[in-house]
Amino acid sequence: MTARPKRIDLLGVATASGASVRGCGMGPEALRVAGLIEALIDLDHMVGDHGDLRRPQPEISTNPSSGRLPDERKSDVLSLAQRVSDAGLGILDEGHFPVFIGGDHSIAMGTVSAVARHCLPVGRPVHVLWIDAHADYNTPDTSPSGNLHGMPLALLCGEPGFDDSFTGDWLGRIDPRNVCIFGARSVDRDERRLVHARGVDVVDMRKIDQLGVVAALAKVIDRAKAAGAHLHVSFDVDSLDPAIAPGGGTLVPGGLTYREAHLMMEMLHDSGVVGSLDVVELNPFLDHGGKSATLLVDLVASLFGRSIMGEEPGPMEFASEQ
Ligand code: HAR
Ligand code: MN
Ligand code: MN
Ligand code: MN
Repeated sequence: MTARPKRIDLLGVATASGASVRGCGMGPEALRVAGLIEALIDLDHMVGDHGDLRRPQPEISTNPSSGRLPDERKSDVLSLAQRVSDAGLGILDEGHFPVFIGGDHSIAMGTVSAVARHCLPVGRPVHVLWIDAHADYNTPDTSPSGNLHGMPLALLCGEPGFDDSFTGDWLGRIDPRNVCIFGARSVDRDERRLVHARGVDVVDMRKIDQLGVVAALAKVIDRAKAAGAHLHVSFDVDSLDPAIAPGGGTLVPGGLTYREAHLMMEMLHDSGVVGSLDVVELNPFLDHGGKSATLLVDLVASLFGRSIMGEEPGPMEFASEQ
């Protein structure tokens, strides 16, 4: 399928405030070093780089080695999410394709709400494809860790259990029946109950083993197409098998293989329904010599039209080469 050149806008969000393990705040820079922009330009797209959002310096310095207090981390997450949402909305309103680079997965409160603010007022449904080892559907009551990167989907789907301090543009924007969690293999007990109760589509690793990624993903694409939806893809590096992507803070064995992940990106490209992308949870400090960062760049390139054989030549082109 022809890759129409797009105007792609990168927005980095250099934060680990939603995670327990530090280091994924360096994710945006690592993806740039791994050649993200060059890979997209190579596919004839135009790329704008908005740089990175990060929390302002704290007025009182805390001892970084002891980690930040949970309340400080929460206010970082919420204030960054609002800035991400506003910046993302600006990019979408310009007609550009936003690629949000995390940062931990809590940034999706901002990214998905930007998409919802852009689409819902004009009657365009928003579907979310959450590619992740985890479901990220905990509430403060169900979370075993209290880490906010395990909660963004619950907030976006309007789950009760978040107090007023969580009020913002993200609350209850997404219909849980329009969410597919793909690649899951670590779901907490109460979280599992919620996901079932709300009708979230969960394509866990067992389903992928049994059906194959093609059949499993085709359903998601077909549904989005039939609804005339904007499909937002939120890609967590830990969806990949740790053997091919060691650069994450919460790795779980048994993830997507190299070819499964590529095939998914190639299918998503061909579908034409993807309108925005997150790439999150890359932890360059834990990565092995840029292995995960490089793989992520290749996956993003596949989503934007890179294919093994390139375009098939048209008949004239072919004839003139004889
Ligand atoms: N479910 C666990 C929790 O809520 C772990 C979630 C963390 N991980 C992520 N998000 N990387 O996908 O604490
Ligand atoms: Mn639009
Ligand atoms: Mn996640
Ligand atoms: Mn995850």
